[in-house]
Amino acid sequence: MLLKRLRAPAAIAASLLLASLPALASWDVDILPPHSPTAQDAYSLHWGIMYVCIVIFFVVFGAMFWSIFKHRRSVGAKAAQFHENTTIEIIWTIVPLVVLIAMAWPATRTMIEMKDASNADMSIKVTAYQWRWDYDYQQDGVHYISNLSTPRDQIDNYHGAGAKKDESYLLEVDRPLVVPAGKKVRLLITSNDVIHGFYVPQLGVHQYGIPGFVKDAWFSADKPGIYRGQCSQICGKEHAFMPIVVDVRSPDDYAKWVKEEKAKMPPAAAPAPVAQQAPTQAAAEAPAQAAAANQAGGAAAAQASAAAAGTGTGKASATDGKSVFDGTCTACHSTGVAGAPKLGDKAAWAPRIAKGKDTLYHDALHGLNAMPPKGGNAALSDDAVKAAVDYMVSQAK
Ligand code: HEC
Ligand SMILES: [Cu+2]
Repeated sequence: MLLKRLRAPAAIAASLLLASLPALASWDVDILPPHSPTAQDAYSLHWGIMYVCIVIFFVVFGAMFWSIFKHRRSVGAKAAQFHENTTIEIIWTIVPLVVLIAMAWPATRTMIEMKDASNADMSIKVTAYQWRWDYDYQQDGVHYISNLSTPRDQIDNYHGAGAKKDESYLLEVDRPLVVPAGKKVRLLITSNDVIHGFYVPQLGVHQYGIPGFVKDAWFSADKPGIYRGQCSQICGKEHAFMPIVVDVRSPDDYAKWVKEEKAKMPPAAAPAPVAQQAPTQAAAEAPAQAAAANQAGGAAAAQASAAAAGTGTGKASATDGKSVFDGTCTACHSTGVAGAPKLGDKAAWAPRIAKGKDTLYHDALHGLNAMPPKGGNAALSDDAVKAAVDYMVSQAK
């Protein structure tokens, strides 16, 4: 009876489904295509285990619905009365056990493979900061900071539609991590402040950056391309604004890139053409200086702070102050985050400058309300921070 009544709607539903099959075929419901051996393993595991789950789903629910239907009251079914059945209990213990082991085996193998960063072709130290990434190439000597490059007017969107968003909105940076294809790249991941997560799904890399620890991870990208990821730990208010972009190039192009970057690396690199640009772009253009100023312990940092401390002339100090600003202070002071006085905003700076330089130095070093001590970058020397204050003051006159 009921079945007969259901027949017409079922036929309509089936024909609708068939009609939409071509449309369904164009649906790409999948995780991102993998581009490294470990990502490939994770991808295969994802689908392999998914199929196992689907089969179990149909077996379990099929048996359940079939029993309910077969033993319904209207055909006079009577419940069987029995307790314990050793055979069936053994079966339903052994079968899931075998299924679980069959899934755990390849999963564990993949995890072990992901952890084995030995025999790498190159190493890059990755330091997370609130809210940017610092890349230090251990062998090739290149070192810089990677910042979000999405223009602020696409993000701040309080009134009206706001600026049109780029295709890679919030997944774009001024300086991507450049690596050669086909090489085993070891990442030494740590953090300068809170726990961050270095996560690039298509390369099969996911490792927390933990202050005080250096963790390793690796990948070997199969072909040139741009692979995007994000910080995967809720690491503060700009957590969503510290994407990771990996630019995989052919080994030749990579060697060319290293040569170019190395030429730019010395801290003496002339900042002259950068000076006329807006601060956010300047941050992109002056990575070497920013990196030098931002990184404790590096030879470049020693040079930068030595320069800041040792030179009494306003000019030299303004130059170094600018790199410190571009490396750290720009995050808030170029856009006015949390009420930070904007670089070059005379009206905002006038009352502060009136307090006297010593007060400004003190506040920059020790913090003031939403302004964190040293702009949140404890790696900066006192002199570097003071130089940045001098620079900010000089821009507000
Ligand atoms: C996380 C955001 C942030 C960063 C990064 C940051 N600042 Fe600030 N800064 C602020 C805010 C917010 C204020 C306003 C504080 C107030 O007046 O309550 C401020 C104020 C200041 C002032 C004025 C202090 C005063 O006494 O009026 C100086 C000087 C300053 N910052 C220097 C720096 C320097 C130098 C850096 C980089 C080393 C830096 N800031 C990085 C947020 C930041
Ligand atoms: Cu983070």
